[in-house]
Amino acid sequence: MGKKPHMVAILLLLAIFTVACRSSIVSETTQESTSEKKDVTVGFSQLGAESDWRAANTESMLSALSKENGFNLIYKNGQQKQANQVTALRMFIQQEVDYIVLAPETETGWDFVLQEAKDAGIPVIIVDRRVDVADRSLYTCWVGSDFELEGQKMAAWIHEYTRSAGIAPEDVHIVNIQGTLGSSAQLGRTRGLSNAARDYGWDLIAEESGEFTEARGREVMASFLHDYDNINIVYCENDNEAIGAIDAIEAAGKRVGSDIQNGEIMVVSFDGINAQALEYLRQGKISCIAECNPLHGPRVLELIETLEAGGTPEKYNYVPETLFSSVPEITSVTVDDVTYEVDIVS
Ligand code: GYE
Repeated sequence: MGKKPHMVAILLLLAIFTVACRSSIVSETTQESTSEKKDVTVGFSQLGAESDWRAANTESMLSALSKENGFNLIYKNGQQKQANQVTALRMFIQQEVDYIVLAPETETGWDFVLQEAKDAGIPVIIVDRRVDVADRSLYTCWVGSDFELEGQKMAAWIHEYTRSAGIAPEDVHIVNIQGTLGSSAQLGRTRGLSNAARDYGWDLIAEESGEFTEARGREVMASFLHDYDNINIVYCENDNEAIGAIDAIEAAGKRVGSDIQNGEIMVVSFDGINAQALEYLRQGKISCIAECNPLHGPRVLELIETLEAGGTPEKYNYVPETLFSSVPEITSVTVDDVTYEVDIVS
């Protein structure tokens, strides 16, 4: 009789032990599977919010690197100041993020902080504009546009248009409202125009930065109109500047359009994401837009997936882009023996 309760107690203990073991196995596997699915932490330093292009770019990054896609994203807006971006990068390094994504304001001045990221073993993906660093191993890869090619395509379009309209090169009087000085987008687009002006013999009257904003575009155009009375083409390095420039031209009592032989001032620009600019394109107030694609989020997501899987992505990843125009005569342009179709918008 005395032995029975003893046996029961042993069986009970055994049962408890088995359950305990099983639950510890269960909790271990749970831990394992959560660590497999652990969110990837990304610090994203965006340079600012100067344009519609930038807003679309930020939106694309935030929606691709989302919680649902397995990311823990720390987003910092640099408010158009490189110093803020450097501070953000240092904070990401301190927080030991898995990846840093940097959309840099200007090209130079990144060597030190990128070295710090490299020393901390954090891969850096550059988006949109480039960084100009002595050691290219300071960043893993880059995704963005060929800004000089954009400028060359636009210049080729202007060349085709003026030639077919019978306008002599010396009668092409251009002003350039540049983007943020020292940014890749400005450098490339300005180079595309100035080389073409030199090669074709156009009169490139003046260049000044409009900071990629509508307000500065308006101011710069107003001062150009005040200083020069023979402008017939305005090359705006983004759509927001073009919208401001059109305002200034109309406020000065002049007409915008492609009929420059009859006194219209032709406006051309870059981006093709701003609804107002696309409307102006349809109306013929902007004659041609070189597309610049801001939707980098899904591409960055792919690059991170490649890195997570232990792969090595391409160092430079270009996005494909086209030209949009409401002028039906010019259907393609050629740059360095490559022909690009023009998307005629009506
Ligand atoms: O064209 C402009 C923006 O770097 C490509 O920056 C980008 C440029 C874009 O503010 O609208």
